[in-house]
Amino acid sequence: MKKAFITGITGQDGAYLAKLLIEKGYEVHGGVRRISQPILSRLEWLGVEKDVHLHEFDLAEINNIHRVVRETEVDEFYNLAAQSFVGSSWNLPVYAGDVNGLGVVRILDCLRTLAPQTRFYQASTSEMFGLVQEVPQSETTRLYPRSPYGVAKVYGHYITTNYRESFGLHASSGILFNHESPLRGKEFVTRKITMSLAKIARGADAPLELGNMDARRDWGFAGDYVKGMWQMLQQEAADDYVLATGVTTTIRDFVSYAAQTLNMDLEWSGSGIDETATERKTGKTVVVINEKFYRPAEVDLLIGDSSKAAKKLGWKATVEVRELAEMMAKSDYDAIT
Ligand code: NAP
Ligand code: F7E
Repeated sequence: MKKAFITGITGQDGAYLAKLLIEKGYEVHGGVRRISQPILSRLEWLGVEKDVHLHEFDLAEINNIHRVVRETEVDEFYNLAAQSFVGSSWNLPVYAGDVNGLGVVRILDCLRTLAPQTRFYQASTSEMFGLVQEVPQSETTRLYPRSPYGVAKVYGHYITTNYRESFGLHASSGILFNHESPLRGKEFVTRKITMSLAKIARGADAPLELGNMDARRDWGFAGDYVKGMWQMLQQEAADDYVLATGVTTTIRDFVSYAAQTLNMDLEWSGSGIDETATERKTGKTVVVINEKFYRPAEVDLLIGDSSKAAKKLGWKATVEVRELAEMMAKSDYDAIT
């Protein structure tokens, strides 16, 4: 039986990856931060909370990384833990650098000294492309991060390559474009949209407040992307791969797709800070803009080229953005009684 360790197992991707690896017959270990009330709700939602071995873990602390690497002796180590909300990274720039950047080298150095045969996956991100230098973005596109989150992830990405090249570790990075699900954190824009619209469809009055409606993202389904992570670690040689759908969509269009699922017909008017969406049947204002959700520096356009992953891994996104919006909106609507 193969063994794997997942940092960030309580997060969206960690929970989907844990389920996938359990289905594949792995013994799954995961790192959980000590907080006053551990939140295992995603693992519970997927019905796997009793099938995983949980260990106290924080990326900021080298000693506990040593401990889990020594004690678990895993075949595969997936580093999914991060301060993952880009918006907060301007308020927590040093913490983002420590956890998302230095946290990676803490793990890599423990693996180098204690478990050099263990295969390693690093959660790199399309946020590293930031102010994009090429359209679409691939593994060879020049990086230009636009947030403390993105800058820290660039360090994590390059130190993974460096440990592969310096010490021969089987260390791969997945450069993943945005991927969502009904388990997405509530502050990310897709889930914020589907939760708010579901509440409005159930009778709530408060409109959905958003920031930059013109930003474009390449959104896929998290379930597809964790399969790609696993596939990367099954290759004979470690490498870096982009995972993306190849389709880009504005925030505005994602709102419209989610609204259609909930039988809401939106009329858009105004622009910039004055833009609104009104529901035609009820006349209710459903979307307004609040400047507080604008970012100090924006990533305007992301669209990924995952042809390398398609060719070498046989990986392909199976859920297109309208289906994704429908899946998330239905799940949030059904959760409200
Ligand atoms: P998520 O839902 O926010 O999960 C993040 C996980 O990291 C949580 O389990 C969290 O624990 C844990 N964590 C945070 N700080 C930690 C620390 N100091 N020590 C140990 N654990 C810590 O994020 P996700 O969407 O699953 O993303 C997984 C990874 O992929 C992240 O590294 C993210 O940056 C990266 N990524 C995500 C996307 C995407 O679109 N989802 C795209 C590209 C890359 P708590 O539960 O205790 O908060
Ligand atoms: O923002 C715009 C916002 O917070 C998407 C993380 O998983 O994917 C994620 O990062 C866009 C931005 O995700 C609101 O300005 C407008 O342009 O959902 P998000 P993100 O920043 O793309 C990458 C790949 C990761 O690696 C990250 O870990 O939506 N936007 N209005 C808004 N965003 C939010 N959150 N809230 C708004 O009200």
